[in-house]
Amino acid sequence: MKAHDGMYIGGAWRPATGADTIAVVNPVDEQVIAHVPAGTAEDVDAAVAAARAALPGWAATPPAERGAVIGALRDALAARKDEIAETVTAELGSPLPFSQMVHAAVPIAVAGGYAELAASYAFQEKIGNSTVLLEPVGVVGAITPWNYPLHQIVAKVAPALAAGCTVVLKPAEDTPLVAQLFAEAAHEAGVPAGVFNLVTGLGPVAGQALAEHEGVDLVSFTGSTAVGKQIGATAGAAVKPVALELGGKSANVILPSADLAKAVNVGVANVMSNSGQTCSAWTRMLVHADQYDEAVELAAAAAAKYGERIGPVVNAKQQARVRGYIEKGVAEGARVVVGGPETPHDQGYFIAPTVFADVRPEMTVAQEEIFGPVLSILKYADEDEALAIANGTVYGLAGAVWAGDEAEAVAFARRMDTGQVDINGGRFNPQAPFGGYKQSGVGRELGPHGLGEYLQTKSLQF
Ligand code: TXE
Repeated sequence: MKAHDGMYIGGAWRPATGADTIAVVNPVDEQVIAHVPAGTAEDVDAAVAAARAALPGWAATPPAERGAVIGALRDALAARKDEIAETVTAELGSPLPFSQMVHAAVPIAVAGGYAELAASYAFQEKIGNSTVLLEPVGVVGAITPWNYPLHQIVAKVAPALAAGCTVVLKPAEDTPLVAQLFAEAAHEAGVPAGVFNLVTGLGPVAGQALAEHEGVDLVSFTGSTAVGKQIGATAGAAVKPVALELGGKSANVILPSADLAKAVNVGVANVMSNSGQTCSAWTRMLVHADQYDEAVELAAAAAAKYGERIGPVVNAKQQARVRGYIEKGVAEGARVVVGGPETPHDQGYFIAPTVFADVRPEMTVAQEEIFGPVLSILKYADEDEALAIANGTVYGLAGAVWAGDEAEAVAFARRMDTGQVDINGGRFNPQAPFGGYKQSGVGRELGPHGLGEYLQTKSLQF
């Protein structure tokens, strides 16, 4: 596949300072499809310098004009939607229809939303005798993962640009090609030189250099909780704001009054989608004891249908990690109803869709993020126990509640310690705030709340 051999810095592709490269591998057939440069601390320095130089001009650009540039970026992405889908399929391994419907379409919609929001957002408000100014926080260091590779880039870059910030992006090493496409689109759209910069590279090298850089005013990170804690500690020591979108272990709570078959089928689809590599996935299904056996049967039938339809996980390390969790589930006494640790194909990083029954809340598979197509079904005796199980992990990113009537589901959702709850299935809303309670993160992405993360507040008293 086509790849740039440099970094996009200050409005142009510049040669990388180091000679090292990163091989991009197709997870379906394990073939190397491209190489990109492995950025160094020097590349990060150059990108941060370009972003700092561009900051005063971009911050002073009227919000409606910034919105128009983001609109042009949306159009440039839309013009490349097929190339985006094919690229994500090649480097992440997701089936092409899913890449088209989700990996390409969602970020285009999110960029379109921020084009409008930049123009309409209230960057100034009156409180009594004060005028409150909401000003850009400055240079943003964005560090993104591979699971929704373009969405996670757009969910940071679009609101940062709308706010008047400039950005240096360090995308995941597994999926750098779609990040390069994004840089091409930004260039084509007329994003001014230095307002958006791209440095590809390894997490502990380029990522860490960006997270620790003095010239960066805010780090926005999506990835593992372990790295997130490290980035949070670095930011804390430097007294800088940070936005962290980390792991999850979300509960899908099916109350006895719910439409059981629908709740189970949608719940299974939610976990299997993107091969289970979704931080908000409902990986724990909570079912009343009286309906448990029926739910397990329904889930097994639904999951078995996914066998040939889901793609692999992203790389060999993730495949080994997910298999390790499945083996641990078996060792701790959970019952495999479908799937298991054996890999379904000789080639590619595939994992069989797996459903565990007889899972107890304290088991590893019910506590830790697996990030693969693995569902755990747990039993509860009453609502209080369901709530204790739902809230009984270190995470709090998302979840779902199903009930015969909406009010009953909402009453339960209010008691959940989590940042987002889908009521009777819900519908994705790209404007709704997304982010975690507890160790799932700090801050919110998407919509006006996402834009607010990139602003700081100044009040003028009259
Ligand atoms: O994440 P990393 P990995 C979870 C999921 C997965 C696990 C490991 O459970 O199984 O994390 O995935 C950059 N300083 N999620 O190893 O390492 C890295 O280059 C600065 C959930 O891929 O956190 C990449 O760009 N940056 C999650 C990004 O961090 C560093 C999405 C994420 O990689 C760095 C991904 C460092 N020291 C994984 N080390 C979600 N919330 O959706 C790495 N990076």
